[in-house]
Amino acid sequence: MEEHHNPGIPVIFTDASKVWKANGLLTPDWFRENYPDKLSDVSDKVTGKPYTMAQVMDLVENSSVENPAPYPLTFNITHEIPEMMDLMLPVGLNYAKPNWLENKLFKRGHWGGILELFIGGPGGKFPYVHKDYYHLSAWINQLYGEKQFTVFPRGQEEFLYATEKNQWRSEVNIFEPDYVKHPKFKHATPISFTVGPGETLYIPFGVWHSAYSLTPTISVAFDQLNAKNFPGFMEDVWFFKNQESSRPKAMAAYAYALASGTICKIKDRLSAAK
Ligand SMILES: O=C(O)CCC(=O)C(=O)O
Ligand SMILES: [Fe+2]
Repeated sequence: MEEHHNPGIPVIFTDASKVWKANGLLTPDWFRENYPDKLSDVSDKVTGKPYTMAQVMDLVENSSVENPAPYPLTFNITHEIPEMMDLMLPVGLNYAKPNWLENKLFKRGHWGGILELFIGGPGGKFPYVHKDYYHLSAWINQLYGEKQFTVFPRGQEEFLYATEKNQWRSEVNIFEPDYVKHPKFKHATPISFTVGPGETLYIPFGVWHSAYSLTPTISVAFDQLNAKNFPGFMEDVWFFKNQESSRPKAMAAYAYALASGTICKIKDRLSAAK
């Protein structure tokens, strides 16, 4: 916590996911055999239809730097492939603790507890540098292939030109920066590294990051919320709920989240005292 979480320095756990049955099991062929017809959250731009799992695997295995498959191609495991959940227990790998998003209070509030499958191919770039919504910390389990991540140390907001509309997204194309448009980006000090099969990347909340698929890749990501990021989480609940609904609805959502967090905090204290 002192070396990584508090200062906002990501860390790679080299073997955290070995506790998951999914570790070493998931490959493009495994998905083709087991779940060929599951539908992705991403749709084919031409037909407007969601890609199937079998199509996604073909796309990423035929992807190249010159002609990359769309990235990311995602599936909501929790809702769309719940049969797979058994392969990923304990969800928190015995490291991501406590995680209030695993509490049913937050599941009901639709904020979390979701396992998301990310599939990519060579040349696939996450479309922008960003900070994760709701001040959540991210756990990215690389289960197949290699992905390059780029992160920015805290305190470099000024160099990253957050978009007007969305303060969590950067305008800068880090792969081909335009220094005329974004001159301060010269002062940014991106850190790039590769995460390989079996490795887990932890990104503390509020850290700017992006990803680039080097080979066909399969990863499973989940988020974490606890007392450490709860104040920022509440700020975002207020901000987003006011944006998407009426003031009374935003107040109700805020009160619900605050009460749920308070209950989780008390539970943490009680279990620490045991
Ligand atoms: O492509 C990845 O693995 C990174 C995904 C990510 O940062 C996100 O979904 O917030
Ligand atoms: Fe992210």
